[in-house]
Amino acid sequence: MRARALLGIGGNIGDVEANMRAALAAIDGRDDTTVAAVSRLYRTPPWGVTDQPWFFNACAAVDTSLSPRELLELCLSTERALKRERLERWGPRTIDLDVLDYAGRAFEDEALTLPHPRIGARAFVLVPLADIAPDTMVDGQTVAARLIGLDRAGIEPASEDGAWWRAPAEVTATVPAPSA
Ligand code: A4P
Ligand code: MG
Repeated sequence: MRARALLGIGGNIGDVEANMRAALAAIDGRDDTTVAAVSRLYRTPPWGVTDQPWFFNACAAVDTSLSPRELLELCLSTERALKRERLERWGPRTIDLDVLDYAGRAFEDEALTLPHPRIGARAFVLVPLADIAPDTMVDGQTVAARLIGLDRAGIEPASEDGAWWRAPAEVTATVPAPSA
């Protein structure tokens, strides 16, 4: 049995788009988890601490046989793997991967809270989420309803569609064979 979960992904240091691609490819490459849909990529102004670079943000729907805790562990280990690699080779990079929702379940322990408790006021999460899962309930309202009246100033799509994370593979796959 697989469950549908929603992930939030973003960052603001280094080649964030490349890190986000690598994170989604790593998750999709696993036997236990498949990336089912990805939002457009967005440029978003920093929320909370505003004295920092702009972010890239996106959301993904995944189908997984992992438990909620195992999915969180996968997110955290993916973050660690990308951070460690960038730290060693090309200086500081960062990526954040949050479990926004897992099959609509409510859950709370010391490491994981579901649904993610801080998405209701965050347009940088709700705008991409509306691309792939507008009917998801957040604080008693759908994502689409929640977005009405929420300040989304500055949030702009940085890709045409949700294929951005697959771009390198598609480029490779569509290279024509040399004509004889
Ligand atoms: N944790 C508990 N529940 C969850 C969950 N559902 N998903 C625990 C993921 N993690 C969860 O997370 C720290 C711990 O939360 C994890 O180890 C896990 O056990 P964290 O993401 O490092 O940071 P935080 O303390 O949870 O802070 P917060 O408020 O979640 O920070 P965020 O969400 O990382 O926000 N502006 C824009 N435009 N775009 C952004 O992406 N992000 C942030 C950081 C601030 N401003 C931003 C953006
Ligand atoms: Mg996080």
